[in-house]
Amino acid sequence: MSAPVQVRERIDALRELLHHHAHRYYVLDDPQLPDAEYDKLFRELQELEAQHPELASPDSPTQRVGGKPLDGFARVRHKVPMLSIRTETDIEASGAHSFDARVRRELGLAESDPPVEYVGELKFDGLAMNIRYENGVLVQAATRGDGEIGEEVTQNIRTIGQVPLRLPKDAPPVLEVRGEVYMSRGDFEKLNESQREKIAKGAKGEKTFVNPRNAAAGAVRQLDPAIARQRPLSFFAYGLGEISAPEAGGPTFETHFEILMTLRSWGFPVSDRTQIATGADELIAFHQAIGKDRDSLPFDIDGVVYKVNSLALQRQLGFVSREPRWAVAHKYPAQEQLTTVQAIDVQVGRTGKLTPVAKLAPVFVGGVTVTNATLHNEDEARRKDVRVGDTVIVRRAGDVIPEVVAVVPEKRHHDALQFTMPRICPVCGSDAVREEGEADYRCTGGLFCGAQRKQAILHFAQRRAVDIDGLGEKLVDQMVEAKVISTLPDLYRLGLANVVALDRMAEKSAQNVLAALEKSKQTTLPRFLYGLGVRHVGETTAKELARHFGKLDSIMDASVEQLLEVPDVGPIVAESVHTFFRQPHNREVVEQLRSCGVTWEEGEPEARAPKPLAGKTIVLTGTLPTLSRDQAKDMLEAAGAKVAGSVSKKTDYVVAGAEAGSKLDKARELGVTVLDEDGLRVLLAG
Ligand code: I6G
Repeated sequence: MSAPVQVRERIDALRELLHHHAHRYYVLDDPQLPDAEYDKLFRELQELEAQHPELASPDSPTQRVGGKPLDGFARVRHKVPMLSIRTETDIEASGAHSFDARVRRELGLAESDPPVEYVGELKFDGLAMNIRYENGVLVQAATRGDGEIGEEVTQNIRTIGQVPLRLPKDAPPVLEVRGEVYMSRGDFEKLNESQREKIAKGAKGEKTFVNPRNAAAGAVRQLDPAIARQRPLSFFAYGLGEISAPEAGGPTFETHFEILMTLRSWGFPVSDRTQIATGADELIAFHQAIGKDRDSLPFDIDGVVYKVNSLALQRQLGFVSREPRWAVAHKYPAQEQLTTVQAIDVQVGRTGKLTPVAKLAPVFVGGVTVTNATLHNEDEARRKDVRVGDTVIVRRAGDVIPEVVAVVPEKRHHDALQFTMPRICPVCGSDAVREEGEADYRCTGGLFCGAQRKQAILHFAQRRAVDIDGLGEKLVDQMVEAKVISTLPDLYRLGLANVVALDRMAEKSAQNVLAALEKSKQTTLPRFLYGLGVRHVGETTAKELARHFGKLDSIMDASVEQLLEVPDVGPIVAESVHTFFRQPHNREVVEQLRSCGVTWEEGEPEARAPKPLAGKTIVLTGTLPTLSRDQAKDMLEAAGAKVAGSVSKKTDYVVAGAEAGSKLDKARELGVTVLDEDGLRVLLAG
């Protein structure tokens, strides 16, 4: 029984609507319909087609989802051979000049003749495809193959949202569109991320892809369209194969540009970077402009293509050994190259992070000679399984640091050893540890390690630590570079002569630095502890530790269990403090600092120490005559008080100095006791 007219009409209307919105979404990147609405219409069409199989049609939007897995690909003889394009080996601007000179010579043009008009296009790093339409319906898609015979991959090409399944009424009865199937960088990253997740969950036979081209090639040649559908592909059109002759209803074109614009009007994506360029100079400008933007494009390109625009001139130029004489690909420096791994070094950063780095046989890639490529961390190095002696693919795109994309397994020596991260810092010999939940190994010899020297000194000198006024990054850089200091205690061994000898250092400034160093010797235990830069020990933890143990030696000798008794200290912090003070080098530095005169008052362990201000909330405002805000805060907290930022009914005292503002007004308004610095000292004395 044939379907009622209303059903036919509804199916037609739905197909029309879905085609229109898919074009807006995939090709124009300008959707007009919310996804949920599109899905609703799509499901309605699927249901109607399921109820009326006699109305099935290969150009229905529902047919993008593909069919059954294939046993293999059928061979397709191209009606018009798929040529390859000649590549200009010169990656410099002169490549465009030599192409233009060749074209002019072959056309017999004199120097005085006007410049030739070209079209500049992008050369996508993807796979050439021929897509055939008969009577406006997609009937076949085939790879280039050897140019004569390709493989039929229609099911997989149907899954590409940007490829129209049907064409508008003005399209010719027979049309073959040629272009490049590719995977965008964003889709490639997402695909690899999901592949990694599958591998992590133990999925068998899954792998990550080396680059977008490789992923696109895998998807196009995927026998199971359901899998192909999960590998999002894109398409750009750049030319024609067979097309109906004008007498059989085909169009007449005079230029290549006209062809591209017509393809666009029929619903095919044509790159909006395509442009007309007149003469060699404009080709060079095009090559340079695209080259500049290459890394920010959402897809990989390996060059640009120049084509003579006039089809009459193209015919005149003809072909030589299956390459059109009217077109050339002008490449950019390759972003991937093969090379070998000569060693795997482990570098230590200024914060103590260990990074494995592959030392490579020098290779020219992405426009520079590369000899190092980061392997990021232990997991990455394992995942890629890079070994000394391996042949690897190295990638360098733009200013991004070069990386090893993959190993070529066939070229591995049978005795190549798996890489393991060292458990000892290669710079200073301290333990290197990887904390739970972290990707990186870190050196625990922060105070001693040569790689962390500058960072350690700067951290120690900062205002919130021992506060060495005027000892900033530039000065520390200079002192370390000039080898005036190498470890922290060296700071306190500096004499005027050492400091004055530094670049642009007047005697007065040198004296100021020495005075600041002298002043910093008198500090507090929490500041000193914080200044040591123990990982995970911030100011608050340092205060807690100092309060709990009272003495530095007790902290240095504490077991993990004892450390865990400190409020707010969890296993990660306890382990970190314990490991830090287990490093003989770190202890040595602490001893040297003490013997250089760095001191602080030590107290009793918390249980016995009196806390005269426990439970009191105090607000500081204005400038006190002798104590800085930080000093006053430290003293109050050590006495058990909570130092708050604003005044409320719960505030017990407000300590006010010069130029106290609204907080003092508020205290008066609420009747809160106001103290000056002397009053504060009385309070602290209990
Ligand atoms: O391989 C190709 C990539 C890009 C091409 C090509 C192209 O135009 C943008 N154009 C032609 C004519 C051919 N191959 C043969």
